[in-house]
Amino acid sequence: MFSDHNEFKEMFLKKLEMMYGKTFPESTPQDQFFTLGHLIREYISMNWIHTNEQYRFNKRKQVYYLSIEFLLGRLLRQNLMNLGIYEVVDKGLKDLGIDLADIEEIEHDAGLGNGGLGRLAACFLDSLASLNLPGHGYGIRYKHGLFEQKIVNGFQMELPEQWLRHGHVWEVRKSDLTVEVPFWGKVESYSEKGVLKFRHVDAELVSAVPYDMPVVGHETSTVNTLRLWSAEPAAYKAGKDLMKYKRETEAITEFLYPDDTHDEGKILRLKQQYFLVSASIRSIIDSYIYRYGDLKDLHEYVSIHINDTHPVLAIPELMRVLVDEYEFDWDEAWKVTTKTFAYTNHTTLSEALEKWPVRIFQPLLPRVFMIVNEINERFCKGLWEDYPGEWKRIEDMAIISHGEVKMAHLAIVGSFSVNGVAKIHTEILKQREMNLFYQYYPDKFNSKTNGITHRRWLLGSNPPLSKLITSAIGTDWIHQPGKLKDLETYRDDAAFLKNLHEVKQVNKERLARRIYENNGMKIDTDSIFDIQVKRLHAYKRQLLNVLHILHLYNRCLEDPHFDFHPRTFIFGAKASPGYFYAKKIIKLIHSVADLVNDHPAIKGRLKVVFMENYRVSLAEEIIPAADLSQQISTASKEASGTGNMKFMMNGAITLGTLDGANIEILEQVGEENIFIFGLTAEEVMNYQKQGGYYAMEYYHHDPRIKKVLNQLVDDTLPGADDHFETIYDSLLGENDQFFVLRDFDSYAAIQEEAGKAYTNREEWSRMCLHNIANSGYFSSDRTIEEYARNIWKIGQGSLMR
Ligand code: B1H
Repeated sequence: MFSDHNEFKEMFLKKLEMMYGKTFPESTPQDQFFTLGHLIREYISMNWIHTNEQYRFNKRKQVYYLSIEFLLGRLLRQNLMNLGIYEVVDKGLKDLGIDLADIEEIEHDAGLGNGGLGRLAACFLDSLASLNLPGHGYGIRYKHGLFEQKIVNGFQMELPEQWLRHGHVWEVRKSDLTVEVPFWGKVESYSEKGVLKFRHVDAELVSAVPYDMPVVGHETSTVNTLRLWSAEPAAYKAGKDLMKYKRETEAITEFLYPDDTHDEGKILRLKQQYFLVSASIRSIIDSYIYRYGDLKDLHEYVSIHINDTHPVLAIPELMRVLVDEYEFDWDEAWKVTTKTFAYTNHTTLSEALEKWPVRIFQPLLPRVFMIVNEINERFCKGLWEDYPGEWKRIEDMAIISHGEVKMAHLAIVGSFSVNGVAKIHTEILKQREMNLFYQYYPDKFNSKTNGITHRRWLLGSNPPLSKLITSAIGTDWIHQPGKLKDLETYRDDAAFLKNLHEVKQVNKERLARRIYENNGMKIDTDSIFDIQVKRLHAYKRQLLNVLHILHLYNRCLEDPHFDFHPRTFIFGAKASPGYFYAKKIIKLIHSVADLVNDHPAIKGRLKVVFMENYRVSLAEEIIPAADLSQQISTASKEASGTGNMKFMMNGAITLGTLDGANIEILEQVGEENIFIFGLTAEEVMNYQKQGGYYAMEYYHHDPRIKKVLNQLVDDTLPGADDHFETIYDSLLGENDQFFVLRDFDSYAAIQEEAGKAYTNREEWSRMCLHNIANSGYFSSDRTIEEYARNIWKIGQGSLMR
């Protein structure tokens, strides 16, 4: 399309005039962003067409990744870099007096996810395309992504997110591929050639309109597809309230549910789920039939991956299509279905496990319910044969029991593969949460430790560090992140370690400028940037962090000689709007900030910053600037975590518990290069078996704890009123479910150790180096290669299987 920056410039100017009917001097940055976006999309389209043709004619096995969330963030930089035209475009725009970085800021994050689960899906898409694997996403085009967070007087307020206000430049509406999704109505039986058959009648139809986005691989011609469905009214049926029908239809894809690791249980959510899977299965089958004509070998050429249980209805939906529409008998259909689906579990928290009451499920999806029922009956019959007389076991494993459909059970029974997202998480699934299923299907279970795309989270978001790495070990690491290990040869190179420190300073200064812009606070960039950014949740224990800050404040006041390296504690976290407790913690962080930040006795050595509206694009600025990465969940609760990997890759040292992927970070870097504290998962689970530990004892015996807890409810904290009584109560009245007080002492000790370690600059930089050098394992390329080889059985460039 364009081979140098002059050609680019020419095309850019022409495109701008054609799109907006304006000359360049009249154009706004917004016009320029959209012009560039359209130009790049056109640039992509040849390869997109070519990839699709190749898939169609070469009969390569295809993978479809079904997810209710894709947390993509911005795409301009990623696309430019993956296409290898970032520099050309940058130079061309510079000639026109435009700073590409300013144009990038115009793009709204595509925030179609809550946190780790949705971001994982986005990283996977990038790795699939970059590894030339035929893997595509199916999701929902929410009109409003995750809410925008505003902090008013220390309280979180939520505003509707508006990413589509000016249109989304990367998408293509494909209204000719619209499909219809049926809800409500009833099931009718009839007989065809002597066979009893069923059909869903009197249903209310909703149109699912696909919007396709190209997923560009890094320096390859592969362009896969992310298809997001939008709900629109289908044909109008006489006798209905038209406005009501329109409203109800459009409501399906209006909002992303703002719950992370929490199941909402609302009927609209079930509608979203079926809407996604029904449209996606239809689309997958249509394209399959086009290629092969008949469905009996579907599983040989297609794997469908379900990202947690949210898309699990794809299993009965495929059964429905095979049995009702393609004349499969049940057993044949079941064989094909269970060889097609693979399932990833992302959490063992019981509040996140989806269960749908039959009374909601059955009327909304009458035919799908019949099929789930049939799956359940056959499954239970099999159990009865294998475990005769073991009523309790069968009841515990049933897909439908006590009037509820257990979505995880359906997922396990209907898939050929079940995986956890980190080693410890998979072990907990196997030995505890899903032990009965593990006993029954030991071969289905496997572990796939999560990963992150190093292209976005290092190459894209941390140019100074990327340049330094490349200057030391060349560019191989970009295609083979395992090569980052070569950095180890610099472990004793004082000049390199100094450069590493300087790169970190550059990133800290950039973040300090952003904090000044957003919060009006001046930050000491020689202080330790100690960062905890993630969703707000009791199990993630932002509370432990903030109580410890309060304790440091107390120490400063008690002991004027208390000496420590200055610290900036940075938080970013959204609380689910209905999560009362989490919102109190946000308020508490702000109150502690107000107490500490300008206190004369602190002398500026402690600062607490809460960065509003944490999201992908903000993470890209925060993470490169971190010295310490706080990953302090109660052991056994965080399935994996992926923020932990991003920090490590950017040279922050993890301060964390033996939970999720922290354990594997420890394995990679060795115990000298990480700060580990707290109870182990084993210890936590043993306490839980005995009904917990005795929190009150810790309050009475540890004066530091007593003091900070009392400060929650006396008049120490500015603006406290009685806001923090709930928190006080959760620790003492409700016996501290998340072991905050139990881990306090060991947390305070490791924090002190980390603070001291920082003062040895060269040794600290060496720790950073080890972290970066060993982070290649956490590239999602490694994760996706494992999925491809062990689950989907697809190979690079391999034809067919
Ligand atoms: C994770 C969720 C999740 N686990 C329900 N489960 C949701 C569950 O809207 N809902 O109903 C939304 C999200 N998210 C996270 O997945 C884990 O907590 C992380 O530890 C893990 O790293 C991440 C990716 O595997």
